[in-house]
Amino acid sequence: MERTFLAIKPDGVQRKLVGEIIRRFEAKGFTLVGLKLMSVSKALAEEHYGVHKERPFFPGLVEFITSGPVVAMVWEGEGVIAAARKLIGATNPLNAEPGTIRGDFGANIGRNIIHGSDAPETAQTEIALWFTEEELVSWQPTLMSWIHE
Ligand code: D4T
Repeated sequence: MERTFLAIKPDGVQRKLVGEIIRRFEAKGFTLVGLKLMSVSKALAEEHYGVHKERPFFPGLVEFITSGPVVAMVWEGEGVIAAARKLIGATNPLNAEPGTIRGDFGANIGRNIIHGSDAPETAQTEIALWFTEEELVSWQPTLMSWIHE
């Protein structure tokens, strides 16, 4: 079973979209295995967005991610990494399809509501960066036979 890391950014939390976003992943059939509301340190933000450290938007991005609470999550399911990116939508909400989280709720690339791991390697790295093993719960939803054949 695949796992991915998702984080509702400070704009998503401030705009009271936490319930709506979790509902979408639950309704799709994915399983929540890790969840915490947290203040993000500058060090964690800089490490998480390390690939962007030379980009002009990096300082603003780190400032934004550390500006308020973030909801960090790990979701599990077959194909969840790519499927979550589809549910989230394009990086720039103005280009994101209606029906996606960013397409429905976002209007600016610097306020794009949610992060999702973009590949199996990044998912593994990000889960280990944001969660300890003890914070993750392996469980089998009883309705699984109605979601998977
Ligand atoms: P994240 O990582 O937040 O899920 O976004 P994406 O995976 O969809 O997009 P990304 O890594 O290219 O960008 C990371 C983060 O930086 C912000 N950003 C990006 C920005 O503020 N200005 C920009 O020009 C770009 C490209 C938005 C997401």
